[in-house]
Amino acid sequence: MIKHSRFVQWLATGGVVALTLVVVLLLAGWRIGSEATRLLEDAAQRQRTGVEHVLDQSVQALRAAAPWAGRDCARMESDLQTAGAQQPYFRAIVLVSGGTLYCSSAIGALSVPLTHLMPILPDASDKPQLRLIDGTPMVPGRPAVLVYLPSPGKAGKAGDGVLGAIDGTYLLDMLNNIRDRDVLWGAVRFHDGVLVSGEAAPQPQLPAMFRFGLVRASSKYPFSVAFSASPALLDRLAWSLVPPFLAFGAIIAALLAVFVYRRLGPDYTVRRQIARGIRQGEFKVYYQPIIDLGSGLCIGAEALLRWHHPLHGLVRPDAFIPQAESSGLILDLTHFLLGQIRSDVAGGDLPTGTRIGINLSERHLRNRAIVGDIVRIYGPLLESYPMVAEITEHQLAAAGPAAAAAVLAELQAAGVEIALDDFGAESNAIGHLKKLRFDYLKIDKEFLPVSADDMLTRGILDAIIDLGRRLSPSLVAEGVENPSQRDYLKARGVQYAQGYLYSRPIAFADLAAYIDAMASHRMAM
Ligand code: G
Ligand code: G
Ligand code: MN
Repeated sequence: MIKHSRFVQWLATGGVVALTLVVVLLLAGWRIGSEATRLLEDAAQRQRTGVEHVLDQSVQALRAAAPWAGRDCARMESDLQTAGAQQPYFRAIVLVSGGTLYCSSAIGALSVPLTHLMPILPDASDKPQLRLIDGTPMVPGRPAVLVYLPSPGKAGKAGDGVLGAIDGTYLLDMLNNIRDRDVLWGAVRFHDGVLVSGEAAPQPQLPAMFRFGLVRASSKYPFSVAFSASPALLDRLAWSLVPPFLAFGAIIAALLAVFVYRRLGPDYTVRRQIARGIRQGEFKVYYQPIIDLGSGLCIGAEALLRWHHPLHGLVRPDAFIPQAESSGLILDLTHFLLGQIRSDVAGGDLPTGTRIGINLSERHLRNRAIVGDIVRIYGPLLESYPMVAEITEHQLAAAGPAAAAAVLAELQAAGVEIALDDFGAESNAIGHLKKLRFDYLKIDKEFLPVSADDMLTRGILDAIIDLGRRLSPSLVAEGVENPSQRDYLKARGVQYAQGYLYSRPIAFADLAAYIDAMASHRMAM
């Protein structure tokens, strides 16, 4: 029997289900991630443009004041105050000359080195430079963003420019407005410090893989914004996305499981192997001689399939014919069988009149194609080497007596003889059998007496022979293994015999030699 492992079948099925569910959960995780990213991206976008807007307005005001740097503070003070007051975000605007803050819109003249507040990058262009500080001299407790704009043409000298201090409250308010249920915390990050929204600090209770955030840099100014998803957002997305993904995954997993389970099932395994075996030429035809008990001559042979399986060695038909029948592959096998017989017989030199028996299956009796197949493949040889189609009672009953009768009639009309195989072995329906015309009837080997005093079997054999003779003119005894069986059958008038006493099924090359040997043996007698 072709080996099949239940363990592998279940393992593969379970593996496919597990893999599908893992893939589905990964997909759900990816969807949750991209949804959360979309929401955070939106928050980051709003925050970034908000901060850029504040900086734009501030830089614009600083640009207007930049030419005043270096001028006398007393003269410029009122202009500076007006500029500082008109501009919404600044705490103060301070003029810088020679690296020193010397004139403030808020407090007038002062003298503080610029480097006390921010390091000025010497190679800075006339681009604004930003710095976050914890407090200004006037409002020490509140963070502010310093914006330094070098005067045009004086960049790099760390000399003249304008400095503005934007109150951090504006930026924090903006962060807190954007922060909603979905955002755990939002932050604006400058080169040297971070403004973080609300009560926030990165949540320690969430494992890292469930913490989710993003950072987006501004392309206009040197700052970036960062947002982190709240556990509530991830929860909400998980609850809305995981169930549909799982349901979908369960359906896919179930379909795949059924598919894999069946694919690896015994039927499918054997079927696939038979199909492969046909393609790879693993099937061989053997011929078991049939002897005329009267003359002792070989009058024909029954073609029997053998499977030379690459792993399992020689496989007997009982192990694959049932699956071949249930799957329909028997049609291909018989096709192969007919082709092989044709080339064997056409290429050999059997005595004219040698009969070749083939075994048909139930499917052939329901499907008339077999008649056409035999005629097409073997037709030209039919006259010299008659073909006998063997059919069991069981197959007749299973195919339906009416359909079977029609196929048998067509076969006989085409010149194919019919033998009733394994007679007596299975449930008889003599009523049906008597309506059919059999050219031969093969008595099943189980009715051959084992020994001379096996009276019971002998009685049954006698009855089978009597009954058989009423159904068919020619009887063939199967499974003849010893001379006493042969003598008994001969005495009972059984015409033909087949069995190990004469020969096992043999390759075609040996069949002609066997027939010759039998003939010369008889002549010598
Ligand atoms: O010779 P052996 O024991 O292998 O045969 C076992 C069974 O397989 C027999 O009942 C025989 O009829 C069946 N068998 C062998 N070859 C074929 C075949 O080509 N077609 C069909 N349908 N049955 C076959
Ligand atoms: O189609 P059928 O079932 O009639 O095929 C004949 C079967 O009987 C094959 O399996 C063949 O190998 C087997 N067989 C042929 N001769 C003998 C024999 O003498 N003894 C036994 N036990 N089996 C035989
Ligand atoms: Mn047979």
